[in-house]
Amino acid sequence: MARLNDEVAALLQEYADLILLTGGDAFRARSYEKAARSVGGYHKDIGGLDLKGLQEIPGVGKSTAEKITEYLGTGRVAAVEKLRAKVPPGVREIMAIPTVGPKTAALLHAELGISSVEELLEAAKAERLGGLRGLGERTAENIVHGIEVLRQSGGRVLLNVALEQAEEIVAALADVPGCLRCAYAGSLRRMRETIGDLDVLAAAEDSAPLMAAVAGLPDVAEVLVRGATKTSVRTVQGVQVDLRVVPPEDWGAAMVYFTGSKAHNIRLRSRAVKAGLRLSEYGLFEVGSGAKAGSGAKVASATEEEVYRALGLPWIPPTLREDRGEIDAAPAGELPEPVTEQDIRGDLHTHTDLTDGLATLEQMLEAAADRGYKYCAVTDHAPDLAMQRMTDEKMLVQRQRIRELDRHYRGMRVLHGTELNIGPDGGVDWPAEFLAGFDLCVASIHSHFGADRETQTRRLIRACENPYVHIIGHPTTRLLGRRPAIDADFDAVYAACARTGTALEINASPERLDLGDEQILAARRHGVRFAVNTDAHSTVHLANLRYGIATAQRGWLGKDEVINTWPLRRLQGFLRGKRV
Ligand code: DGT
Ligand code: CA
Ligand code: CA
Ligand code: ZN
Repeated sequence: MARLNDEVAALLQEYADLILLTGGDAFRARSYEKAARSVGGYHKDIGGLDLKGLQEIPGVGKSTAEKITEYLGTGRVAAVEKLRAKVPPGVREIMAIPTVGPKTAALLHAELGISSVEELLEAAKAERLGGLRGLGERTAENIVHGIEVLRQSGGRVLLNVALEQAEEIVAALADVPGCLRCAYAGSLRRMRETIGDLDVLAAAEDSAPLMAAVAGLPDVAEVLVRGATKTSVRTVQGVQVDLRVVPPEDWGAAMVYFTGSKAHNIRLRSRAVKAGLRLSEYGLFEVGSGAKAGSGAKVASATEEEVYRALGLPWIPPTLREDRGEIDAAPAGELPEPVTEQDIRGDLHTHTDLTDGLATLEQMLEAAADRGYKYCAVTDHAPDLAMQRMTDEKMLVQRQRIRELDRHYRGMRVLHGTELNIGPDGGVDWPAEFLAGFDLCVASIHSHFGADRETQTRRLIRACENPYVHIIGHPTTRLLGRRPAIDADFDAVYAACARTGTALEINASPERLDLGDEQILAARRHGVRFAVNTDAHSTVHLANLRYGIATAQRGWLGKDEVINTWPLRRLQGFLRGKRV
């Protein structure tokens, strides 16, 4: 939906980066950066807006609006092209290294001619950075570490980026004459938090038109392999897409195989072997004996259900196909019934423009009501995050307004909350008297990420022990591909959550997905409750819920373990029922 908005947001962000890299005005760069965020989060599709409409977007002035119009009309912006010509693309990548800012990137380029991450790594290792004026002593060390963090993402892309591209590709291929079915498989169908490459399957009698179509898609930058059963391309966004075309009668077996995971497939295959069968991407077969080995009759292949059934299994949801015990649990009837988006009755972590959100309180509530929510908590940032400039008074004015607005939404209860900051010692922003006025408090770590394990563990446990803290927000604080999780004894934290009746958030932002699937699995063994929240900073972010739900499913969560699937009264009972 917001695809064009995202495209323009990326362009404006690039422009802001280029301004900084060319030594331009930092204030101007900041304003383009802000415009980028606004456009990305804007609730209307900017494709339909004229100059005047564009300027109604917060943070978009006349000259930004003109650049957007130029882009919409011609596909390029002269001012951006001009700066692109001055800065090799690799320099912008250098700027993306954690701990390296635009100033350093520009300096490295100007003084040492470094114009790629690779060259920078070489220079750092050859100790060529030391003598550079304006570079701190530990900089070289930090740069090497920053590159490692970046590399750990290993060229994988975030789930939302992959999903948006896959949905477009699947829609385009489904329209090709002769295409009987088309779907994405692989890690994307399992909704892993990051995606290595896209695996798209199509069913057709003749593969040629589909292979030609995928190679000709508008976003394709390069065709890597072109064959009768498989074509691989790379998109301009740098994502590899493998298209495989199978005969319609083998669709189910191919979907099972290419959805994976590999470990799940291996388990399935050994289950087949025990039953005297053989499973491959072409189907489930009887094993012929003697001379006819390998040429047995086909038992199942048309649908996934059929393949699983022939193996004595119910159909297993793709989010559970990770070889985490699902194949043993399924026949025993012990697979969880995974929580779904439809089960969610409300979001318990959202922001408005009172702090760093992009939408007004009214717009956020309108959008929440449109989603059919029965309740919604507004949780703007608390004062210890100094840049948000929160005050007691602003909070109380917002509460008053929320109490008024609540009456307008007959079907939806508006809860007044806040997102507290867990301080270095586990304290939070306000004293008990003030906290008592909120319907709900999320508490999150936003600083001192590098503290040692003991400190972090104590911090989180103290937050759980606060009688006014109901949910620990994005508990590990990781940013996928950018910032690792804090070091803490999370088992001790999960135990504290269970003991005190504090829920753990599954933050649905595709940049976080925090807790992640493995941590959810560990936490639920302690009997912890969870809240799947979007942490929306704009109305469009409310739809990120799907990523949080998929992550919850991958953590084997059923509806009952997630507090924001509960009816309002039960939720309120939980909020009142802290055991401290
Ligand atoms: P990714 O792309 O790294 O995010 O992860 P996947 O799971 O999409 O892996 P990918 O693209 O290499 O392969 C897609 C699916 O194909 C994988 O989930 C299972 C299946 N597959 C690939 N290689 C093998 C294999 O060697 N054995 C088996 N049993 N299945 C495989
Ligand atoms: Ca893949
Ligand atoms: Ca693949
Ligand atoms: Zn937040």
